[in-house]
Amino acid sequence: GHKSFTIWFSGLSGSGKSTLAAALDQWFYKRQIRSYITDGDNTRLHLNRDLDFSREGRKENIRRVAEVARLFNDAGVVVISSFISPFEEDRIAAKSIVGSENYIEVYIATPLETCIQRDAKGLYAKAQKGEISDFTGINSPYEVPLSPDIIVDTTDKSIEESLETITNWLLENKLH
Ligand code: GGZ
Repeated sequence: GHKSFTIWFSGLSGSGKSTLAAALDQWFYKRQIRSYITDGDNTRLHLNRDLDFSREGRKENIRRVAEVARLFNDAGVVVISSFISPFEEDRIAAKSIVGSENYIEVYIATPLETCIQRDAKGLYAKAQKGEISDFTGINSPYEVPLSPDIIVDTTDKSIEESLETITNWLLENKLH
């Protein structure tokens, strides 16, 4: 058996968080482990609709989604939390809310140049033209995680390869 836990992805926009979160969700499903993804798409539109991308907005965003992760874990569901979460201070707060023994930090370390080259949503181009303020990596900082459990750079890797880095860690450390 296993205890529920939260897999906390941190990384730039376009680093591959959502893609890997979806792949990991499928992986859990195949193993009959209940999991749920929380990300900007399903929280910033509703629960956190009052929050912006200022320093304070992001801090409160991360605090609330960490509380949500704690509730899901209490209910027996593995949480895959996929937020840029650019500030070390906020990630430390999230770890303390979720409980350090239940918190697994995955740094999606895909460099900014790769994310800008991908620019799947055209957001970097807009930010570079000054059309988006406080955009992470352009005019808002991303603090590299100081003590992640897992590091994945998706630049020259397949989804399967990146996923395996995470699942191998889980099989060795959490799911035995
Ligand atoms: C960063 C922004 C911004 C700004 C809108 N800065 O790639 P996306 O589009 O789909 O995902 C990004 C998402 C980031 O929200 P988070 O809740 O993960 O951020 S944080 O953890 O820092 O609170 C991006 C979009 O929202 N987006 N404006 N200014 N990302």
